[in-house]
Amino acid sequence: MSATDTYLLLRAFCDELARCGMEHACTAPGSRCTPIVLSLVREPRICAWSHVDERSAGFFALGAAKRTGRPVAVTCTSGTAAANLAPAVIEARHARVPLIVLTADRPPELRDVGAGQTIDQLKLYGDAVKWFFEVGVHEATPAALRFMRTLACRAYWTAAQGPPGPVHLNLPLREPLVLDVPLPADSTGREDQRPYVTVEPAVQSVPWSGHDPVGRIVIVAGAERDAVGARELSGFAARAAIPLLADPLSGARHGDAAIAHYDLLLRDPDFAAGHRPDFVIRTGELPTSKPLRTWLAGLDAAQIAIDPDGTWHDPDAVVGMRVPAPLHAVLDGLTAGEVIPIEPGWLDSWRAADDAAGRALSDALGDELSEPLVARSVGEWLQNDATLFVASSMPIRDVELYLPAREDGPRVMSNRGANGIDGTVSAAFGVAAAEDGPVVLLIGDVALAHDIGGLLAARRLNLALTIVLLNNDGGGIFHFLPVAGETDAFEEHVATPHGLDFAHAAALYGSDFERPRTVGELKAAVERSIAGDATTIIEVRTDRVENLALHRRAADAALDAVARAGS
Ligand SMILES: Cc1ncc(C[n+]2csc(CCOP(=O)(O)OP(=O)(O)O)c2C)c(N)n1
Ligand SMILES: [Mg+2]
Repeated sequence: MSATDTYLLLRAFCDELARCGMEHACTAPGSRCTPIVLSLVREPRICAWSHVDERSAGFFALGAAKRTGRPVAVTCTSGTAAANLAPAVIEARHARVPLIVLTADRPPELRDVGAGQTIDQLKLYGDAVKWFFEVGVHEATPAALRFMRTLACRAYWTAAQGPPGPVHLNLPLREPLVLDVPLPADSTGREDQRPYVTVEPAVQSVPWSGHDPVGRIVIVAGAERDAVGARELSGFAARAAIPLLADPLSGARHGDAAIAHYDLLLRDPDFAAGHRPDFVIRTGELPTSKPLRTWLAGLDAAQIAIDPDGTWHDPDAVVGMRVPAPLHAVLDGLTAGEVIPIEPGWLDSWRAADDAAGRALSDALGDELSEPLVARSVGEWLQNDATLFVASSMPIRDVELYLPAREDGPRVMSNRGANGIDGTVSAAFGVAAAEDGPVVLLIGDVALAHDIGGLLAARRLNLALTIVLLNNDGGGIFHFLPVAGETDAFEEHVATPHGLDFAHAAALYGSDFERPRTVGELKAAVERSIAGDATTIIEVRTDRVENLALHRRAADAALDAVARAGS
C-alpha cells in the first residue's frame, strides 16, 4: 500500500462528504493524521479550521454543526489526542448534533507492540457514538474507491439523520504519510456531482385518533433544532389561544401565547394546582426547569411527546403517546380540525400571571448590573440576525427565567445535551465560523477558565466573538444547593474561587477587554464589539452571595405578583 493508495482513497472519501453537503471540518496537528488533514484541506468545498487543542477542535466542530445543521468532520492524530474529543462527542450524542470523528491510527501490525502514541481506539467513545467503523487499510482499487465513497455517505447520513449524532471512523494509516507523485484521476464518483448514496427520511404525520386535544391544553416547547417549525408553533399557539411554555432554546418564545416565566408561575402551589391541563403537547427536549418538570410529572393529563427522531425524553414516565413526526405534521393535524375547543379564559389567566411575574421581576432587578439583569438585557438588545450562545450553569438558568417573550429576538443556543461547562468558548467560535450575524457568548468565569484555550480561535482563525463574562469568582450556582451549607469544604472544593484577572487572558490571546460598571456602559460595549471585528471579553463583576439574595428577592416579588394576579 503506497501513499498514492492512501491519498486516492481519502480524496474520494472527502469528495463524497462534500457532495453530501459538508461545509466545515476541523483539524488538529499530528503526524499520523497528515493524510486525513491534507485531504480535508485540499477538498475545495470544505472549509477546514485548524486547532491546537483537540478538545477545542471537537467543541468548535460541535458549534459549527449545531449552527449549520449539517455534519462537521473533526480529525486528530492517534493516542490521547483522540481521547480529548470525548467530551464533544458525548455532548453531540445527547444534544443530537451531527459530527463525523475521523481518528488516525497505527495499522494493525503496530498495535499493542509498544509503538509510540498507540492506544486501543476501537470503540473509543463507547455507546456515545451512533456508529463506529474500523476502516482498515486498502489498496485504491476501483472497488475500494467505491467502498470509501459509500463509507463517507453512510457516515454522513448516519450522523445527519434520525436522530442526528456523532459517528466515529478509525483510520489506520501506513507510512509513507505524504505523497511524492501527483494523484491520478478517479472516475468512480457519480454523474452531476451527486452523492454516491442518498437516504430519504420517511414522511410522517400525527395519528391523532382518540387523542384529539380539547379543553385545557398547554404546549411545552423545549430545545428545538427546527427553527422554522418553532416559529410556526408560536403562531399556531397564539391563533388557537393555547399557552405555550417556551424554553428560550425552543426558538418559540414569541407571540401572544408564549409564557416565559413558567418556572416561577409553577413554583406557586395555588397557580400550579389551578392550572392543571387536560392535555399536554410536548415538543423538542424537556426544559430544565425543575418546577416545570415536577408539575408535568404530577399531572393526570394526556401527554403526547412530538419529536421527529422519536427520542425518549420522559424521566417521569408520564407520556402516553410519542409521535416521531416533525412539528409541521403536528400543526397540520391540529389546524385541519377547524377550531380546537379551548376552555374560555384559559390563555388569559396564564397571560395575566406571566405578565405580572415579568413586571415584578423587572422591578425587583432595577437597573443595577447583576447576573440576571445582564442575561435579560443581552437577550433583549440582540436582534434576530444575532446568536446568543449561553453557557451552562447560572447563565442558561437566568436566560430561561428572566428573558421575556419577544417578536424578533436572537437565536438562543446552548450545550444542553450533557449540560457540561467544558468547551463552551470553542463551541461558540464554531457557531461564529458558520454564522454571518454576530455571535454573543454569555458565560461564567469557571466555564471560561475551563476552555480558556478556546480563545486561540480568535487570532488563529480570525473569528470574532463577543464574550459577556459574568465573573463571580467561582461557581455561583452551587450557592443555590444544599451543599452551600457544608462550610468546611464548600468554598475551596465546590465554589472553587480562582482570583483570575481575565484581562491578562484577553491580552495573551489578543482579544479586547472591557469592564463596564453600568447597564449603559455594558450596552455600549456590546454594541461596539458587535460592530467591530475583534473578539472582546466584556467582564461584569458580581458577588455570588449577593446574587443568591437577589434571585430570592426577585422570585418572592414575582410570586407575590402571581398570587395577586390570581386573586
Ligand atoms: C465539564 C463539567 N465539569 C463540571 C461541571 C459541574 N458544574 C456545573 S456548574 C459549575 C460551575 C460553573 O461556574 P461558572 O461558569 O462560573 O458559572 P456560575 O455558576 O458562577 O454561574 C460546575 C463546576 C459541569 N457541568 N461540567
Ligand atoms: Mg461563576
